[in-house]
Amino acid sequence: MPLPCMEGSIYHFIMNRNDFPILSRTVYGKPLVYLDNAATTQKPRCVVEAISEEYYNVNANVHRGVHFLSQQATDLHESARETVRAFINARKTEEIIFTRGTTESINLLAFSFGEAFCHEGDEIIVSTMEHHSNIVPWQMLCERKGLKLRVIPMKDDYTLDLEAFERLLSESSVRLVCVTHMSNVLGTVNPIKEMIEKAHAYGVPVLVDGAQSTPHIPIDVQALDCDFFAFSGHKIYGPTGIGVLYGKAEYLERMPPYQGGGEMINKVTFEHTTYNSLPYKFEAGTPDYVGSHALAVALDYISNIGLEKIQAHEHELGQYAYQQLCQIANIEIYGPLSAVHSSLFTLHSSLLSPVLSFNIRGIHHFDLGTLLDRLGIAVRTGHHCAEPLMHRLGVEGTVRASLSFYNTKEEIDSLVAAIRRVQQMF
Ligand code: C6P
Repeated sequence: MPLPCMEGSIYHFIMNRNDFPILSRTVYGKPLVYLDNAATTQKPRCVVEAISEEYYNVNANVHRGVHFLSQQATDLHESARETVRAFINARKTEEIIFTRGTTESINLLAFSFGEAFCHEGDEIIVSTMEHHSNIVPWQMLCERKGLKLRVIPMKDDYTLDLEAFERLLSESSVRLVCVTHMSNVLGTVNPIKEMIEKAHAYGVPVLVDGAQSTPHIPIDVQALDCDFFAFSGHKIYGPTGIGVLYGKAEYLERMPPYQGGGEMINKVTFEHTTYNSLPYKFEAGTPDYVGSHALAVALDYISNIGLEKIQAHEHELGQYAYQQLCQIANIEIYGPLSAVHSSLFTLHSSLLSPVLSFNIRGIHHFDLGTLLDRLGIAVRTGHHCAEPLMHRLGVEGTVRASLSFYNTKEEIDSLVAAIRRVQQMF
């Protein structure tokens, strides 16, 4: 499928780049080239200003006070919940639980879903390309309740083996499928709609880890029909310390709370406690109400630009980056794009990714990352919290360049020139 027309988009995004003051700074006297967006994105001025404005003028604890400030802070917090609901098209605001991030969302689910629905001998399915956040909480549940973890294998083209997935579903007593929408290492976008349909055919619900996809792909949880969806604010231009767990009310209603404390209760006596309604049952203690408001500002910012436009621009950048990296001698790129014949460049858009992982033969990924840093280029190196995937790839780690809509072709040229310079040093 040819790429969508990009006329005029570069100008549009250069205008947006000015919203991110950090992008104009230098490091080691060199202009910063920030290509570590999968780890965390930079924040637009409106998000930073929303945080200081709330602390300067509104700050008060939410849901507790009858006074003006508390009500104003509560209104901002609850309207943020509505913004999140609309952003992912959930049916009801009660289905939006604020957490500290994807990691906490998945830990909450592993505990509460595990308590409500899992029994000894049951199985949980994850995939080879999961982040540790979508492996370890399930392993902990398996240890706690005597469950078994099963793994969808990955094929040599860096996509999941869907036939093996179907066999896993049919063979055993699977309670939940937990799969990432977009790999943080390979950039593979998994066919989650198809996977959800397959799992539902066996009566199995699905958690989608949306940490990497949400900043790049429009999400509609009703159209996907996923049962749970987790993402982090800081990866989508919002602040750190705030994230979301979406869950279908029919499941959330039947799950016990994850933590006890203020706000999650209905009545407390020393003999017995009853719990609050959704979503508060899962939000013990003072929530990050400044973070939720700032997240809503970030989501509005993204929606005003338009995720479709962002996606088209990032596809173009991703394709350009891939083409340029391919010209480098001794490079090995790990991702679905490298598994297809790419000389024609009339690629299906699902293969174009803002995440590019690679190694240069003869240079350790850590050395390459460190020297790129000295040249002003920020990339991530290592196992990217996906050690089982590294084992599957047969490497200890990779260098990862991850793009955002505010990156430019010139920055990709700088990356490529810097890699060539490092090669000359070795
Ligand atoms: N990946 C990366 O550099 P938190 O830390 O809770 O916001 O997100 C965890 C997480 C879960 N799933 C996926 C697919 C992720 O990529 C991440 C975070 C970052 O790749 C930091 S390790």
